[in-house]
Amino acid sequence: MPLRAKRNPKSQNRWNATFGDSPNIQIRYLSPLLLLWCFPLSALAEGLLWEDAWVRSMPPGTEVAAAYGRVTNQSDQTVVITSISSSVGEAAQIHDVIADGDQRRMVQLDAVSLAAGESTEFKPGGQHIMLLGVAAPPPEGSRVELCLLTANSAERCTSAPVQRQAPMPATETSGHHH
Ligand SMILES: [Cu+2]
Repeated sequence: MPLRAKRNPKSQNRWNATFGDSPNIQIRYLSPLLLLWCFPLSALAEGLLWEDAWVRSMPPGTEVAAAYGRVTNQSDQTVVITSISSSVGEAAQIHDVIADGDQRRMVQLDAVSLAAGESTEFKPGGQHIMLLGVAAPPPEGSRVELCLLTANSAERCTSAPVQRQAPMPATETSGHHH
């Protein structure tokens, strides 16, 4: 699994010893409070897999930030993502970009439904995650916690690096059209 290669081997060992192998949370970035809040739910994460999550670094004075990444439903049932939370900002929303005449504008989505085995990509120009009310922009090179909440109240979190450009994909997806 590509994510595993990115983990720090030490924290990986500790994670395995303590919690087993399933959640793709980087434990060293979580405050104890966040951990208490995240962990019991992530055990019921319904087989959602985060990959290549990242947050675009923002110029000073900007109060919104966009977050991206690919989420795959690895379970054998439909999973409905109903909300997103983040360690920065006052709120996080799922947005899409739609054509409105000659313009393109953002609309908020109430939910994203993933059939068994289906992936969705949050990416620039398409569906994305919007972090709102960001008082202190997270610096480039830092990490932001992003958590998906599903209709069954399961939660799946990831630690997303803050950077200017999209990371190199862990798996090749160009040329695929759905
Ligand atoms: Cu947006």
